[in-house]
Amino acid sequence: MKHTNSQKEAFIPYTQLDVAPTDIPQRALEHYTLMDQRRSVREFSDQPVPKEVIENLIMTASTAPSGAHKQPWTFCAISSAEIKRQIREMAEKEEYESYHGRMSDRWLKDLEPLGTDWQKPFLEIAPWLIVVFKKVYDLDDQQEKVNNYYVNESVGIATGMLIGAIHQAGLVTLTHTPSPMNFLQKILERPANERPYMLLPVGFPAEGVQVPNLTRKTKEEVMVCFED
Ligand code: IYR
Repeated sequence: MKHTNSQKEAFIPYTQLDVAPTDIPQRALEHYTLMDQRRSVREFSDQPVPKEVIENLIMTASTAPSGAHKQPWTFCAISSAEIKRQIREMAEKEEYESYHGRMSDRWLKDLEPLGTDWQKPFLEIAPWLIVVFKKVYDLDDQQEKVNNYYVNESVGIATGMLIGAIHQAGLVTLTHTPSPMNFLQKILERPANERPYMLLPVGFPAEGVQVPNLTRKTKEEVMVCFED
């Protein structure tokens, strides 16, 4: 694609990965195999994870594409025992209500195979919690509101990349969505334009942890192909 002179300075050459085309099938298969080993883990060890690791995981998430490159996200990384305690207390309060009346019988039945309940000890045991916030709008230098675009899509992609990076590093996580979760905005003192999107405990799995015996949909179930 050609760009006019006025735009030209804003463009730089793309540096393609140095991958031989003959290596691509193998690389695609290897990455699938790696990602297929990812599981949501709900019991954590308290073994520490260095802050630098968390920083690199978050910076990986922040490489995600976003609407108009607005990068409408903030990642709060929490290892403070007191803040984790407050988050657990509030999350369990909301989850208790959800599991005792707010969620439908059908929903509770769908969750049975996962073995979840209102208790969330991982919120205190995992060495780090990452709370992903979406920025529903931004503020300019004059504190005027400026638009962000495709915020849910952008933050969803970033969160997916975060989950992939956590797994690739050799750590585990799960996507926790206490509902409602505005208490996170309060505890973490985030500004009004930031809304909690998802909470991910990050760390090592508890020794001998088990996960539900799930299978994934087959290629035939998830892929529809149109080709000549
Ligand atoms: N937010 C609750 C309930 C929950 C809902 C779904 I959909 C899940 O896949 C898992 C749990 C919780 O975190 O327990």
